Amino acid sequence: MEGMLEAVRKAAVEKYPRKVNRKIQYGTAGFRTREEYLDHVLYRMGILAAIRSQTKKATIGAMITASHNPEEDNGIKLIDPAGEMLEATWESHATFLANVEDEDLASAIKTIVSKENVSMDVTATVYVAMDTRKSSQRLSEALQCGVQAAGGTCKDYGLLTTPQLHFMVRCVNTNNQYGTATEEGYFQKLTTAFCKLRQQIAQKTDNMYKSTLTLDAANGIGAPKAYKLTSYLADYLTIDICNDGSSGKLNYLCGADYVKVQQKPADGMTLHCNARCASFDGDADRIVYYYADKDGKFHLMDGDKIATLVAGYLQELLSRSGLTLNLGLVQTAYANGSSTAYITKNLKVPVACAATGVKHLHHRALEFDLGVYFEANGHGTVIFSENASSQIQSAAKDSSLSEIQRDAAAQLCTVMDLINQTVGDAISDMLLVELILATYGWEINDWDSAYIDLPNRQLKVKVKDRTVITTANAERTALTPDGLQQAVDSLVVKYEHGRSFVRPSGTEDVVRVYAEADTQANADKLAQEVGQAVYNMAGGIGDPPAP
Ligand code: NG1
Ligand code: ZN
Repeated sequence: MEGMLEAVRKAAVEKYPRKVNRKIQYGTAGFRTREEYLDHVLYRMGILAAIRSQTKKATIGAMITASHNPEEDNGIKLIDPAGEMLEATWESHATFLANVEDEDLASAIKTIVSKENVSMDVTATVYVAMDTRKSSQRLSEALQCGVQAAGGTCKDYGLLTTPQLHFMVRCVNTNNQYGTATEEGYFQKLTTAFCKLRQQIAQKTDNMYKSTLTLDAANGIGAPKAYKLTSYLADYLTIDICNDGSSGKLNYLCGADYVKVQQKPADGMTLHCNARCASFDGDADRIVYYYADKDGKFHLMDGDKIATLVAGYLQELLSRSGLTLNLGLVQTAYANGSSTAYITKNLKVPVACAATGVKHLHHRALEFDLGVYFEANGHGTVIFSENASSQIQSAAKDSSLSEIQRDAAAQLCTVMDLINQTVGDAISDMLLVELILATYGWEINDWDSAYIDLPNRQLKVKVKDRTVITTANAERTALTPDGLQQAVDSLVVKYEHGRSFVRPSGTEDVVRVYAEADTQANADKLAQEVGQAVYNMAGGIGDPPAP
C-alpha cells in the first residue's frame, strides 16, 4: 500500500498536478467541464476506478466524453460492473478525490480504502474508451496513468460510444454471457437479432415502411460507428449518414440535444415529406427522430414518442405470449402530459415518474419485470428482470403453449438481444424503432399520430444560489423557498391543460422551468410567469426571464 501511495503521489506531482483551485463535482453525468481543467481529475479517476475494481472484484469502465456539450468540454463517467452508472456513495468519493490538494492525495486514498474495505490484493482492471474530442486521447493517457500508478491494468478500447463501453463492461463481468466484450461482439449481438426479426416480418402489400433513414451523427463518435453498423444490416436498413465529422464541428448546430431544445432539424439535414430523420448526440447514447409533413411542418419524435412506441410493441408481444409479466414505463416530469395520458389510458401500461437523470429512471425501471424508461431528450432503454428473462426463454421452448404464444415468446427473446439493457444506446434504440415501424408497416406520421404533444416551453432562470430550491414528488413539487409552489399552483390553474414545475439543474448553474398548456402562446406565457416567480422568490440575478 505504501509503495502504491508513493507511486501515486510522485506521478501526481510530476505529471498531473492540480494547477487551479476550482471545485468540481461528480454530477448526474460524471465530471464535465472545459477540457483544460481535467488532467488531474482524469488521473485521479484512474486511481478511483482501480480502487472501485478492487472493491467489487470486477472490471470497471471509464468513459471519456462530454456527451452533447461543445467540443471544448470533456468529462468522465465511471461504469459499475453490471454496466450501470457508478453507485451514488462512490460519486461522493469521486468528488472528494478530485478536489483534494496534491499533498493530501495519499491520505484521501487511504480514507476511501479504509471506508470501503478495499481488497488491496486483488488486481484492478479498468476498461477505457473515449469519444472523438481532440482532448480525449490526452485525457485517456492521464486516466490510464492513474490506473497504473494504483497498480491496476487497463484495456484501452480507443474510440467507442458510451453505450458500447457499458456493454463491454457487462460482458466481461458476466463471463461473456451477456455478449462478447469486443466491438465485433457488440455489433454481432444487436444486428443478428435485428436481421432475424426483420426477416420474420411478413411483407404485406400495404406495408408503408421504407427501409431508408437519414442520420445526423452530431459530428461525433456515432458517425464511424454508424458506418460500421451499416455493413451488418444487409438490405434491412439503409442509413444515409450526415454530420459525420468529416467537416463540421462536434454538436455544433446538430445532434439530438440541439434538435430537441431548438425544435428544428440539425444543419445539413434535408427533410423530405414523411421521410425519417434521426439525430444522435455526441457520444451516441441519445436519439430523437423527426420529419417534415406534406406542408413542410417539422415534427419531433422525442424520447416520449419512442417510449410509447416501444411500450406498445412489448405489451402486444407479451399479451400474445400469454406471459403474465408486469410491464411498466418510467418517465420524468419533463415527459409531455399527452404522452403520459396516452400510455395510461390507451396502452393501459402503468407509468412511474422518477427524478431527472437516467440512473434514477434505471433504478425505478428495475421494479418492473419489463421496465421501459426514457427521458424526453431521447435517452432510454428497456430492462428485463432475471425472472422475466428466464420466463420468456422457457416459454419460447414450451411445447405445451400454442404456436402463437411460443412465437411471441421467441420474438421477445430476440428483442432482448437487440436491446442494450445496460444504458440508453442510440444505435440499439434506432434498430428497435426501425424494427417496430417495419413490423407495423408504418410511416413515421403513423407513429406520430398516436397522440399530439401539448405545447410546452422550457426556460432557464439564473439565481444567486440554485440550492435554495428543493423539491419532492419526483421534482414536481417545490418545497423551498416558502410560497414558491403555491405561486406556481396559482398560475397553473389559469390555463387549460396547464402544468408547470421548477427544479435546480444538475448540470448547469440555473433553475429550469417547464410549462405546458393548451396553446403555444399559453405555454410560453405560463413559463414566463413561473420564471418570474422563481426570479422574485429564489434570488434571481441578471435579466428577468423574457416573455
Ligand atoms: P439537468 O441539467 O439536471 O436538467 C440534463 C437533462 C437531463 C439529463 C442530464 C444529463 C433536461 C431537462 N435535463 O439535466 O435529462 O440528460 O442533463 O445529461 O433535458
Ligand atoms: Zn450523451
